[in-house]
Amino acid sequence: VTTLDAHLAGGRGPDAADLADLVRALAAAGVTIADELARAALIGQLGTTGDTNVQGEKVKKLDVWANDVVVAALDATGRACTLVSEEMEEIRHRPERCAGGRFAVCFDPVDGSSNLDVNGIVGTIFSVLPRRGAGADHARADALQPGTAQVAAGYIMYGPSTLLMLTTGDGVHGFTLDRAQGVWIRTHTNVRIPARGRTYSINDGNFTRWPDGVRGFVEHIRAIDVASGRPYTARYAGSLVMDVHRTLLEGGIYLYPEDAAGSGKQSTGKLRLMYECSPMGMLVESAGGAASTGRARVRELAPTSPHQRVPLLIGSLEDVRLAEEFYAARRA
Ligand code: AHM
Ligand code: MG
Repeated sequence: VTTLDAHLAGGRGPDAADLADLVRALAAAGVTIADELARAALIGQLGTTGDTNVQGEKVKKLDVWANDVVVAALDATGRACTLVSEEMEEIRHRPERCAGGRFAVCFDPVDGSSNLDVNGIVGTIFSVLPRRGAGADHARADALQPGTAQVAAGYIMYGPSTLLMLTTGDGVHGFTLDRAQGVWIRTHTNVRIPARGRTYSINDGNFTRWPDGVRGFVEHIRAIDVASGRPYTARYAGSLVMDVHRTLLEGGIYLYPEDAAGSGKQSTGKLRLMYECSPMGMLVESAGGAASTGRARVRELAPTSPHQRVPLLIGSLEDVRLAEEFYAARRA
């Protein structure tokens, strides 16, 4: 039996111990969040706060509460001096924590929060970047790095069990929370995503707004061709952690494309680069898969703002490459 602590103790490199502190803090926040989710209906923690955030979305009580939990856990380590969160409009830079704080952490405390009020699966997503900043614009230099700079990425999935999936650049490993003992046990070692899957995951309600490449690709994988394993089957939870987790283990593709020009409001896609697409990209690539905008590798994008949205096509290598061919109109 290998615990998360033992796994982290095997980390190499000069920053391994500090990084382990951060991961332990995020895992501890995950235990607290899992407990709260389990009793949210009993203690009045479902529903909205009554506020609307800058992005025009109704703020859920658990979003705000969980953000405070993650921030407090990271602050207590003294290792993260720059924080970016879906729930915080501004980059949060704490100069007094920079002495021992070698990292910037980007996170979404409760992703998939439309599932909260229906007892659906949600998750916490995180991305760890090395600290870069110096000079006047140091907070932005820390926060806005391409996904290739990440030193760790992961998510905590609050499902029938609570599961932490993690990469520190050395494969993807999963740890299931043993609630009775209060420890995380490694249950998934060196996860590899199948080169091709049989499942696609996309919000079909956006059909009229999909770009042509996505329409063509989805039509292709829905068409019957027994020899090439088509049609694919459809699965969509509306919770990125759930949908990516299934894709990671079983293969296939998840898509959240941009709206076609002139057809809608999400011309850059919906999902956020820094704390949704980039960490999921590191995880899936580390398992042998791919993460693309349709036209470029997600992890190579140079971010311009902390809440930037980008299109996301993620999953099995062959499925993502095929979707890119449709995007480039090399296939129709
Ligand atoms: P959120 O951060 O506001 O929860 O939005 C992100 C979520 C993802 O978990 C999920 O994949 C996607 O939004 C679902 O969006 P939609 O409801 O438009 O299909
Ligand atoms: Mg989110």
